[in-house]
Amino acid sequence: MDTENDRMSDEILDVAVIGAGFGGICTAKRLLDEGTTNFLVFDRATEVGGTWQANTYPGAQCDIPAALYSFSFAQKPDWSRLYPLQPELLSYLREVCETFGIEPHLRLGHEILDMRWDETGQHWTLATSEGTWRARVVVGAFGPFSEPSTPRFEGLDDFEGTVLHSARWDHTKDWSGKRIGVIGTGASGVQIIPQAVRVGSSLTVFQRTPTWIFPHPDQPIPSALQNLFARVPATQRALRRTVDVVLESMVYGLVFRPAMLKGMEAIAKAHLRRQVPDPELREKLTPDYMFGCKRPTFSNAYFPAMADAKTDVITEPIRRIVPTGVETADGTVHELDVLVLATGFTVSGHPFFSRVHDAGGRSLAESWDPTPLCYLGTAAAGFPNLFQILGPNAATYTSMVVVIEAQVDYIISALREMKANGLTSLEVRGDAVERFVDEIDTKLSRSVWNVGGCASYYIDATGRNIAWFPGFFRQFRARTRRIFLPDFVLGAGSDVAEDTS
Ligand code: N01
Repeated sequence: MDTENDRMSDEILDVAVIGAGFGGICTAKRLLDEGTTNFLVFDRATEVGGTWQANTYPGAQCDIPAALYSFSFAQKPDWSRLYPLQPELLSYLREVCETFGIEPHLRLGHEILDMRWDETGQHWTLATSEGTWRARVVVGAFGPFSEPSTPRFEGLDDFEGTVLHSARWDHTKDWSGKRIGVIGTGASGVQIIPQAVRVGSSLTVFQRTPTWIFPHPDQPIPSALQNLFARVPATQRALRRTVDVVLESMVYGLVFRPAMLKGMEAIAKAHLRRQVPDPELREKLTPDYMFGCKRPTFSNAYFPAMADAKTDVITEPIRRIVPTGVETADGTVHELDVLVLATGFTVSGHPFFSRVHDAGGRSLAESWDPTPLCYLGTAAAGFPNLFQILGPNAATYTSMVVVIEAQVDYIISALREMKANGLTSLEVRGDAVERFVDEIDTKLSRSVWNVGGCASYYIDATGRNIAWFPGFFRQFRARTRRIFLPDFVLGAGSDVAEDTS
């Protein structure tokens, strides 16, 4: 039978976008603005939303204010809270797809299995779970937090109860009235733990490293303010701008001025003192690394949950999982019915990197072994016409959505140059990547992330910080406003190589 996929495989897409979260949706909207319609957005999930369709664990909430954690082109005046919960963010993203006509371009339930650059044809061939496509340009918007990490605990498969990963929550499994264990106290664990203590008969938290936690400023947004935003959109834009400037200036100062971090630590410690009367428990919950080294978070409910009479906080290392629970190094077996893994994501070894191959068959993972050398969090040498969103070292101290918009503008500028100059490919030069990486590595070497005395997913096995761009967002923005062609090898058909210096 002649399926859509067979027909499509004869054509070459202008752009294939991988991922239907914030990054993919933003790319689709901007492509449509440009009049580009020959593109598809693939996602292995069966609905849009990326992070916000995958992370549905009880209590999932954004910890960046909605005014900033939403698209500049789709400001929503009626956010119910300053910091929206997951269902509201997911329905926002669905609405954006509907409003901007993105839905016909979506190919959900299509997992990218393999991707190869065809040098002769100057296109990518994408093998998906539902058929094969070709595309001139690929935008990888699969997100740094899309591959859940499950530590290889001995005996995990033999556990007789229910195992739930924070990023793959199974809502058909009931956890109420059960003896719940939670492994992990990062941003996900901090949100799950108050929910677990509310519904469980008991809660055992396995904490390897405590997290610095601030009071949460979340509030419902009063309807009067929602009405004002709806009637005078400039007020919402002003709020967005203010939040951005305050957030960024504050964080930037902290990251590079460790003395200021003591002030933040004092605020977090006061919050802990107010909420946890027991000094022994307080001691367990106090980090021994600098504030900011790992990702801090906000919560008003976490410390009370940890201090609840139903909760045991275990700092003894986990030895193995046994059929009835978790055995710690001291030989104690903590009996459980439900084991929650709030153990985060595979960031530096994301499996997608193994599925992308250059013209010679070398994978991006091999090319980036032992460390990802990425230009502006977007491009990799040897991989033409492939642009990543939120690739290595793209994070700045603002909302990820703001960074995504900057990177999408950059990609759009690259597409315009290709069109205007008849280019079939753009490939970042190895020396441009090296210059960029040297510059950021030097700056990052004195940041709290590198010298703050903690282990985190920001730092890879070689000791490089692979998460952050060491500058203000406005500096990142200035560099991504428009593609700088001299940093690229221009593909066949180019008549501009001499004009761009
Ligand atoms: O994952 P994490 P996450 N034995 O990697 C522990 C975003 N996010 O899902 O710190 C025992 O931060 C690990 O311990 P340690 C946000 O960007 C945002 O919580 O490595 N414990 C840690 O406690 C965030 O940074 C929001 O010692 C083990 C935890 O598991 C990113 O997603 C909400 C272990 C993992 O923490 C990831 O956050 C949620 C082991 N073998 C997430 N392995 C909001 O916007 C791991 N751990 C609110």
